[in-house]
Amino acid sequence: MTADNELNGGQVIVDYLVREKVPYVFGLCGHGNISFIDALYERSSDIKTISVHHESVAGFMADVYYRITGQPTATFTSCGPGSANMPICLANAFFDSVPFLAVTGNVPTGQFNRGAFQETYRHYQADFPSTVRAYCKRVFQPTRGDMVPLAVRQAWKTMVTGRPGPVVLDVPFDIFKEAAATETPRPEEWSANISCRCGADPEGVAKAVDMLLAAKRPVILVGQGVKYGAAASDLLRLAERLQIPVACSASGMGAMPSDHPLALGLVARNGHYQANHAARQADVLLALGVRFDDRTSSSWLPGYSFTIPPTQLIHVDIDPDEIARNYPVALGLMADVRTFLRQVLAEADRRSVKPGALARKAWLDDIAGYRKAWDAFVARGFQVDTTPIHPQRAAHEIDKALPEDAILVSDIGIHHNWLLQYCNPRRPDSLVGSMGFGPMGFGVAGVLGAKLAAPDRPCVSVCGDGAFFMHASVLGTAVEYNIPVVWVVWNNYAYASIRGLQRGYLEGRELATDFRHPETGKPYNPDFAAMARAAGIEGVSVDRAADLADAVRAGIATGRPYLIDANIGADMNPGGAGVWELPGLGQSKPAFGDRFRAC
Ligand SMILES: Cc1ncc(C[n+]2csc(CCOP(=O)(O)OP(=O)(O)O)c2C)c(N)n1
Ligand SMILES: [Mg+2]
Repeated sequence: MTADNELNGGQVIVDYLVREKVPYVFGLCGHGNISFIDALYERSSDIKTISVHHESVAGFMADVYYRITGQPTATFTSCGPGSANMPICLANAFFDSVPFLAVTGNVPTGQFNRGAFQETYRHYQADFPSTVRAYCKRVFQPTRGDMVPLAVRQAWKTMVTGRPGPVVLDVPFDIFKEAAATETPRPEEWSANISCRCGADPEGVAKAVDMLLAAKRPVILVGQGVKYGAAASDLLRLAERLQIPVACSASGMGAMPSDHPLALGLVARNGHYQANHAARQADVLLALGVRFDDRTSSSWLPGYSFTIPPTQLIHVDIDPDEIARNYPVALGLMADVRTFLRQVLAEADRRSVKPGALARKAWLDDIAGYRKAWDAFVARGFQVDTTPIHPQRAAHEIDKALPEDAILVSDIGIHHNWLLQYCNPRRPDSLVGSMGFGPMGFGVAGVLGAKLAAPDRPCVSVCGDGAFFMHASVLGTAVEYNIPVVWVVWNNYAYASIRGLQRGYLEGRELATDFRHPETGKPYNPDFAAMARAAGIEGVSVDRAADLADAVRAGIATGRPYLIDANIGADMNPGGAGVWELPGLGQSKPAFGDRFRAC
């Protein structure tokens, strides 16, 4: 127990969160964290507690809240199984470089090593940290009350500096109640005034500008470092100034408005032809905050997404571990991308570079030709009027219905690939998805965090039927906290992305990838619209493409949680200009265009 003027461990953590201006904590109770919840109770007017029905939902909400606001929040979970539901959302945040503080309860210090209820004890005492070590930036485990102030401030600083990521603060039961400090650490001393906006080495900047000015076929490739580094407007200035077309990885979509003449779209196995074909022919590729994963890079097979070398790669990233991970670099620069972009713009000023002086016309004309060819190739899919709805048409209708300020949070699956191809995000946060860990449920739950982050903007989740069924508890959370989001359940009666792989790589040997009724053999799913209604949410079913956009508009207009069960075809994959290899099973073929071979 604490002396009168002393704060206990739980109070210090909550007070610190309040000082860091955290508006929400998301979590689920258990005996291991009731004292933390008690500390939240005392501060309910300063910080709002959202209680969810599955711990991963809390993590996905915290994750997307950050992606929209740039403000990290926190989660709370109990000891044992409660926190054992966290690795999936911690990993998701970690591999997409998104910070949140996970406060996990543990057994009392006096019971360490005794195998008390819910202790992880077979290899080491109170060993929850081992279970998440690979999935977060750092774990802190204070074992005395007076260790809490140091742990909480260090945890926060670790989380937000350098390459951001989630951090776990694992707190034994008694430490929440033990005397900790008379005062909480002050963010202005420990985290708020630290800048990691480091610039690149000035010689490297000059060399980058030399290379870009000399290039005949330059391309800029942007990833999520540009989005979450708030570098979008500097990117636009540089692209326009040097007349360089901009392609993006899936995580970078929206960093450049899709309707900008210099925007090429997506480079990926399922990327747009003009983006892949320009990127793989580039003589100089400036990669900003992007990590060249297999889906972006067509499994690193040369000539589909990239041809490095001979393309000369300039790779800029805050994390030097990502530079030269997968491709050799002509120039690798460790820097914050926004600072780097400003350095390049200043260098262009210094050299008085005029856009008109750059001989880019031939290159930009070539690219216009690629774009035209791609547009003609995909044109038919916008018209198809079948039931079930053609997926290309579905993505297009959803995109059409969204106002410019809408936030679309996608789940993981074939629907995400269709959305990446046929949505036209105009802001850096218009289309949110998970590209690192890719856990089903990210979009089903994350949309709730988006709406809390941006209450005045329409927030829509497009999610697979598989993922929605897995995380249907979100319906209750939306009702309990009146969070007016729209779910479009992309109902194709299957784990369709995986069934597509069985069809593409395994000669159609299908097992365990679709949902069927045992008696009729017909496709089976629960009636998701009726499920929503049972939870107290309006739910509608849509079979025709022509009705989908109206349904999305109507859902947004209700200003209440809303679910659309959309019957969408599963028998096709979005064709792209790249490929994907599943080692041992083979490679897919590009749906459009050929492999580029550098002379
Ligand atoms: C939690 C989790 N389990 C399994 C997977 C593997 N997986 C990736 S996509 C997918 C199918 C998803 O099905 P659905 O939600 O219906 O989306 P669809 O592909 O049909 O659009 C699966 C099982 C995963 N990414 N996450
Ligand atoms: Mg599905």
